Amino acid sequence: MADEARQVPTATDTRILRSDYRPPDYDIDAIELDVRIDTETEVRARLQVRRCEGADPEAPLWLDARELDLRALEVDGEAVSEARIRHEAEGFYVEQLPERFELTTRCIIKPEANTALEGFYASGPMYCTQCEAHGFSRITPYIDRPDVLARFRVRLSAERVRFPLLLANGDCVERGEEGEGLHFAVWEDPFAKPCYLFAMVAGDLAVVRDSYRTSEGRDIALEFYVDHGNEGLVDHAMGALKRAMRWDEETFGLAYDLDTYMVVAARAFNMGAMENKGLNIFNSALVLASPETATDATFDAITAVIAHEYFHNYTGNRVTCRDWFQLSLKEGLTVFRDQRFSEDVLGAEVQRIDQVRMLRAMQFPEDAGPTAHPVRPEAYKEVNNFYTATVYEKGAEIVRMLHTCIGEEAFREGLRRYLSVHDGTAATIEDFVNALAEASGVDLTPFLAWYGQAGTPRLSLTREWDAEAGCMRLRFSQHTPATPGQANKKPLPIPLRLRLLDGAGEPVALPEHPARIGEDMLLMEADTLTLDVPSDQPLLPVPLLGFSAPVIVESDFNALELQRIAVQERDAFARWDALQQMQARAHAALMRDDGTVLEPLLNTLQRIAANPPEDEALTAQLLAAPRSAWLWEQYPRVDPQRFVEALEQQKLAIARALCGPLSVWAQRQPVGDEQAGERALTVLALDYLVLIDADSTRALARQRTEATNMTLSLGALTALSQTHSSDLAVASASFYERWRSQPLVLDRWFAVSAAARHTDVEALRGLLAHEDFDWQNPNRMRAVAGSFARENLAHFHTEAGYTLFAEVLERLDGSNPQLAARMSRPLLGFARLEAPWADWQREAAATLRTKTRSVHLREMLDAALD
Ligand code: B3K
Ligand code: ZN
Repeated sequence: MADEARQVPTATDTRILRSDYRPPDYDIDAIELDVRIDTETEVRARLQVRRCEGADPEAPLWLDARELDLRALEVDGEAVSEARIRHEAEGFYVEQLPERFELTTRCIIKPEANTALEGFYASGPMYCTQCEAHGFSRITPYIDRPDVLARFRVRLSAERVRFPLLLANGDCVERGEEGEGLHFAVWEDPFAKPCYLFAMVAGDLAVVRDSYRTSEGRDIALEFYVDHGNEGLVDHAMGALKRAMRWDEETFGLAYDLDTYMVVAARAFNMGAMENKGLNIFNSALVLASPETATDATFDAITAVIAHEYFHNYTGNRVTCRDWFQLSLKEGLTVFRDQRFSEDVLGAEVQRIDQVRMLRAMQFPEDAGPTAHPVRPEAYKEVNNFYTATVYEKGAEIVRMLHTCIGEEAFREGLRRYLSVHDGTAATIEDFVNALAEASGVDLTPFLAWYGQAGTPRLSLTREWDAEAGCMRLRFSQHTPATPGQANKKPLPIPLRLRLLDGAGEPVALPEHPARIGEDMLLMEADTLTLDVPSDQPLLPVPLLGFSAPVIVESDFNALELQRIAVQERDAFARWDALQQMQARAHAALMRDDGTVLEPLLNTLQRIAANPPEDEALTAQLLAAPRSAWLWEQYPRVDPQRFVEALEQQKLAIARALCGPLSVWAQRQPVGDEQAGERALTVLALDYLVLIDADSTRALARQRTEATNMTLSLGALTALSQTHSSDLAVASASFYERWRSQPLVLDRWFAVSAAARHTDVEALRGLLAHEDFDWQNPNRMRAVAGSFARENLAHFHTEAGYTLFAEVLERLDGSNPQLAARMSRPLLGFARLEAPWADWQREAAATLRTKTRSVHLREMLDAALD
């Protein structure tokens, strides 16, 4: 093969279908990598390849190779002639191959020129990898698919001064000097793995060490690698890791399987974190925290993500996915596991409400919009566009429903069975569901429909009280609206946790019924379900306790009934949900200019504030205003300006109604580690009170922005940012000065600034041109452009707002298409906007479409524009 760089054709918009899955023709038993790390990194690979049983002996070998400068290709030590190679856009075929052979390649890659942050790239002075989903083929030619599992041996060498640290998966089996200032390290991973779990890191980082003893008595070394100076910020993450390790042993009997568990914090990272075997790479925002620099919400996010990546070691790594359509097999299941963990360590009630709040704000809109797709999609062009709230969070809800139906014990047995039967292989969603079915003896096949059908089911409930017969009749019926490409929907199995309250608010037992699968649980399997309850008085049903299924309940409860649920019910989710319904009705009334309907809501909130639950975090959740993303979903079409005005009026009315208790909460300064609940309520109080145009509360908020505790300080700054108060400018400038050298805190400042009420399009341009803005850093990008589009509704929803956002995406698309596509969602909602916003936004999206270079962004825009 010629030594000069090879011109590869550009990527095409090929649609990949789930139904096209075929097992690979060749398998790789082992790979040895020799990586000479430098600005121009040389990658030599030696693959032991074997034709699979049953494959056509004439079958060529397909190797994925993306943007690689391939310098040599040999089979069994002989250069392969050009005649035997067929190049395509994202790889090449090699023809006329023996049954077993050794394939060697050599190529050159340039980490510092890699702005896509996939493959091997520079994050500040350090080099690191991101291989899921297809980054490995940007490092070396390979069969880059998750059902090819190989043993990896990796030799890394680099200049010792520049890269004193050389890490890869598994165990370090050798290290030493190479002369000329170079050193090397050899890493071996004893577990065969798909290449998306490969990782390597080269850099000059500090290490924080700890250890963990498994219940079998094995000592595991825990190592966190962070930038020098950040050693003091890993305590929380380290603690969370140890708790997660213990929890997985106690809950599922799963103990860690290598001697070392490493976590590297990277400043430039496209997502939250990555579960590479034994060597997690994390967005530094999800590792580094102290009460002075991070909010309580960040602490909880770190707990969840540290646990999530750790739990992947079994659900994802030991048993991986056959193909990327099965992504939810590892993601939905692992989110469910991290949710259960967070419920155990942080409190189940508050966690469950947060989970639902997030699902409704992110996943429901997705399921009702142009990019709606099943949890197991049927087709994709760019798989990175399918790491969505649907695959993750709705996927987790499906696993939760399975768990609900079979119970904790059978679920545990089923999961263990799934992991042992499929250990070391690539599995499918059916494999998982079958294992649960076998362990429980319950036929779970109907649940597979949840994986295949997009859209959020609507569950409507009607009631009839027959006094004469002494019978309360409840009728549930389900219906899922059409989604793109799926016009007709089937009924789905819906576990329905239900309570019936009598006039005194006391629960009444559910009657015997064929659909009853537990004391308070029904399983609805058809379009409708009717339940007759003998009773001498009308009963108030409280459906979907604990949010037992990811559906939208449509009911005809009157305001008084919602109030009863909000005040009397014991299920925290149901209380919160009743308040959400009241909030939505109040907002709808304000949209119609009808302020009178606010009374029941305000009255209910006052009753809760006067007699709050013990858990202050729960109180804060009950009293909080609804998330705008969810509220938005309540309307077929939205006038965004009116929407914002109505929400502002609503919040102001709540602030006035709750002024008394809010003022007490706002005065407090809870700074103890254990006082997160109090802080939540204090921040909520500030958030409401600053809306009342009183100098005293704004001065108090400004004072709190100086708090040493970040939850209080940032909470106060965020509150002020929603006002036109002159206190904001002063507080913001001083916050900036205090934190300008701390990138993660500065991200928060950028986010608050971009979402601030007064930040118009010109001001946003100012932030994009700020000396600390960085187009290459995803965290900074999300903080500015992402917050503007998602939070600053008043200014994003203008002609200039849409145009500017599209310009940002266009530029970002040229350097980091994955991020551009992920951030594009706010521009795809025009079908739900009223004129003229709909036309403005469609126009901005259509113009962007003509300039888009990547498949990633094109696939997103096409979904909305077609
Ligand atoms: N598996 C990774 C996500 C990879 C995203 C690739 N675009 C993190 C996680 O879900 O744990
Ligand atoms: Zn995951």
